[in-house]
Amino acid sequence: MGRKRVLSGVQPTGALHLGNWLGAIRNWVKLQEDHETFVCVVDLHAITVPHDPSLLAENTLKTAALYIACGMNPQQCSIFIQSQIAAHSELCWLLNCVTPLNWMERMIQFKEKSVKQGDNVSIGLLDYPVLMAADILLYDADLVPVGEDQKQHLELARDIAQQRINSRFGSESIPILKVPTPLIIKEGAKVMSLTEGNNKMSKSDPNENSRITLLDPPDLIKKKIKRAKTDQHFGLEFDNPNRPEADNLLSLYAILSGMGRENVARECSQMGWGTFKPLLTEATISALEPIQNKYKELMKDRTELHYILDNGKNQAEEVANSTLKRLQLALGLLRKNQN
Ligand code: AQP
Repeated sequence: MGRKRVLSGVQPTGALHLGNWLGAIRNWVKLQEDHETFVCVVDLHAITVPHDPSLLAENTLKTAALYIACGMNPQQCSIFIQSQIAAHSELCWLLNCVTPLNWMERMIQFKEKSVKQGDNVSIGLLDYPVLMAADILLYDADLVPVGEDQKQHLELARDIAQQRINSRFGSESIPILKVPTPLIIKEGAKVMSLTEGNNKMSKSDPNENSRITLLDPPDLIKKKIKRAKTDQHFGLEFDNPNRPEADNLLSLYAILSGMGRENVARECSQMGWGTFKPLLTEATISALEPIQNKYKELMKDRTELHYILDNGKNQAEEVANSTLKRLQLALGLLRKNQN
């Protein structure tokens, strides 16, 4: 039996942060060892909210460079840009035509993001989860490694594949689309904001102090952690629902220092914030240093980056076009050379 297939991606909506890395990219790096791995920069998703066209292409290239800087190896996986493969938009349209509108209106991310945009909210934002379903289903992905926040979208992709395509247009023995399984690794699955421990860390939070980006220089990391919200209690602990900031910062420390939760719980149980914050700062700077060095090196040679992305595109396009054709035929669209 062949290797299981993995598909995932991040939007080039701004500088990637610790949440994108620890919740998603870090897991891809391990998976590429023994899975057939496709990772894309989902630029079509990035335009579902107002964006600056003068920054999009540059942010797209930077995001791809960060994938590699974080450990994605172009020899072991396919890295590509979503908008360069037309099948993503085409499959999205086909899936739109079978997905009930009321499924979309239930999506939490749509509800949250649309509130911020009032009358300007686009159909694209409502349709975001169907495009995401198309991204995944095009590659017959077995596993989709994402953070906790994307779980609802993954369930939608499964429902579309199973209930709206396979059971209507396929047969039990020959499913048309593979039903994917979400892979949410608990450690790092939801990194919270530094300024409000109940909100997730996000690229679109207007407060830059709420997140540490993968390219923040040491001084800025120090400043952000110094300002991070804390509480009045002495002694730091995980899993206390009344202390979301303590849980978040300790979880970050456990991952970034490599010490793990048990050791950190022991080390920090009698610690005050004044002692803890410099330790977290040090661990964060050290963990990001190799990524930042590699990123700088990669961005010096854009020709090589474009070459990697072209290769990734060719590999991905072959798989994507074959799935698209399968669905076109199942839905009864006339294709060339068809009797
Ligand atoms: N805070 C987070 N903790 C853990 N995982 C996270 N991810 C995002 N934020 C966290 C994971 O990163 C992957 C890519 O996310 P995305 O950029 O495509 O979209 P998003 O989830 O909407 O991320 P942001 O940072 O909040 O972006 P904006 O602000 O532009 O919407 C996903 O696997 C996600 O789970």
